Order: sequence, then structure tokens, then C-alpha cells
Amino acid sequence: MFDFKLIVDALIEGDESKLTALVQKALNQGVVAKKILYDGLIAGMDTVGEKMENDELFIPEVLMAAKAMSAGLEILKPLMVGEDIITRGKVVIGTVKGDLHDIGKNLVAMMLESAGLEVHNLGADISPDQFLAAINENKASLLCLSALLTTTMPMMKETIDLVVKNGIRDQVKIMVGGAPVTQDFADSIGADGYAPDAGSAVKLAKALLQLTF
Ligand code: B1M
Repeated sequence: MFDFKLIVDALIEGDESKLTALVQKALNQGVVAKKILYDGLIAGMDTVGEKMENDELFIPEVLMAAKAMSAGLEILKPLMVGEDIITRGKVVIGTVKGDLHDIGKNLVAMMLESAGLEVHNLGADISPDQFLAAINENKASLLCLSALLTTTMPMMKETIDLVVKNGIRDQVKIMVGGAPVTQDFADSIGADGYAPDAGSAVKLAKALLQLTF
């Protein structure tokens, strides 16, 4: 039985090499990637968040934890993304302007990819103009906006407003998510949907794109 607390602790310590070695060790012991993700990496990052809130961890330490988590995700990604992906829809995803949080958004991108969607991950701190250009360039049918700060949530509305202004709103479904985002907020800014986590984001994306398989 693998002890996930070891991964949680390595993440809190921001020890990238220890964390990646533990992820590999868990895999070698036959633990499935999804369990390592949820019981190890996400559980660890939840604790980091609590410690940040209580002033027990500060930005440099949180950055190291985030870097370690990304390295862990890189190991798990090929195991979670199906090898023979059938393209079932084109997605543009990014974190809105002013917001540098990208771990959750990357997780959503990874899960959408593993569900067979063609994902164009623009990164973090993406302006409404950049989102608009990417939708047009890739002929995307789904736009995914992520925000982790209450102060950057209004940027979601600005992005949707720009899509409307450019007359392409009926060509692209829009979903939003991120810790401070709610269904009420999504409704109030004219998004087509809101998902609280990466798993439900996949379900919602499929529903919005009317994918039946
Ligand atoms: Co920041 N940070 N941070 N941070 N950070 C939070 C978000 C915060 C809640 C911490 C706290 O105070 N408890 C707080 C926000 C408060 C608020 O506005 N409500 C906060 C703050 C205040 C800040 C700064 C302002 C701190 C400062 O400078 N004083 C600053 C802002 C910088 C900026 O963005 N301009 C800042 C900076 C940072 C770091 C750079 C150090 C780092 C980010 C590194 C990186 O992402 N590359 C960081 C981190 C790591 C966090 C916490 C600890 C962890 C976030 C995370 O990665 N979670 C976070 C505390 C917390 O969330 N508990 C915190 C793990 C991830 C898997 O979950 O991102 O929620 P999450 O994603 C989930 C769902 O939300 C959902 O699915 C994901 C997977 O299930 N989801 C979607 C996300 N996007 C979705 C899109 C969808 C659907 C679902 O559809 C499109």
C-alpha cells in the first residue's frame, strides 16, 4: 500500500526531485495515475493552499510547490492521455489576463485531451484579444476560461463580451471554471456553463459540444 502522505509532504516541501521519484515509485508499485493525481498531488496542493492562507507558507515556497506539482503532472500526463485520440472538437483554453495560476487549467486541458478533444492551451495571463485570435485561428468550437483570483474573474466577462462584439458568439461554446467561480457567476456573464473540477469539465465539454461517445 503506497503512502500518499510522502507525496503530500514532498509537495509542501517543494522538493521536485523527491516528488518525481515518489510519483515514479508509486507507478512502479502499480498505483494508477489518477489515484496518484488525486490522493497525492491534488491533496498536497490543497494543503499548500491552506498553509498559504494561514501564513505558514509564502509565495516563494508556493512557487516551488507549484513547480514540483507540474513536474509530477508531466510524468502522469502520458499515462492519462489516451494514445489513439480521435479529434472530436477543437478547444481553446487559458487562464485570463492578470492571473498566473495555471495548474488547475493545465489539469483541465489534460483531461479534455484525454477525452479526445484537440486542445490549444494558450497558457496563463491571456488577454481577451489573444483568446479571440486563437478561436479564429483554430476554428475552435469551445472556449475554456480559467481564473483563480476574485480580482481576475471580471476578465472572463470582458473576454466573452469581445467574442460577442466580434459576432462569433454563436460559433463557440464558452465554459468557465476555477476555485472562486460559481454557477451564478457563470450565468451572470453569459457563459454556457461552469464546472467545479477537471472531471466535471470533461462532462460539461462533451455536453456542450453534443458529443455522444
Ligand atoms: Co495563488 N492564490 N496567488 N499562487 N494560489 C490562491 C488561488 C489563493 C486562494 C490562496 C489563498 O489565499 N488561500 C489566493 C486567491 C484568493 C482569491 O482571490 N480568492 C491566491 C492569491 C491571493 C495569490 C496572489 C495574489 C498572492 C500574492 O502575490 N499576494 C498571487 C497572484 C499572482 C497572479 O496570478 N497574478 C498568487 C500567486 C501564486 C503562485 C504564482 C505562487 C502560485 C501559482 C503557480 C502556478 O499556477 N503556476 C499560487 C498557487 C499555487 C496557489 C494555490 C496555493 C494553489 C492553486 C492550485 O494550483 N491548486 C491557491 C490556493 C488554493 O487553491 N487552495 C492560491 C491546485 C489546482 C489543481 O486546483 O487551480 O483550483 P485549481 O483547479 C481546479 C478547479 O478550480 C477547476 O479544475 C481544477 C482541477 O480540478 N478548474 C476549472 C480550474 N480551471 C478551470 C476551468 C474550467 C473548469 C474547471 O473550465 C474552463
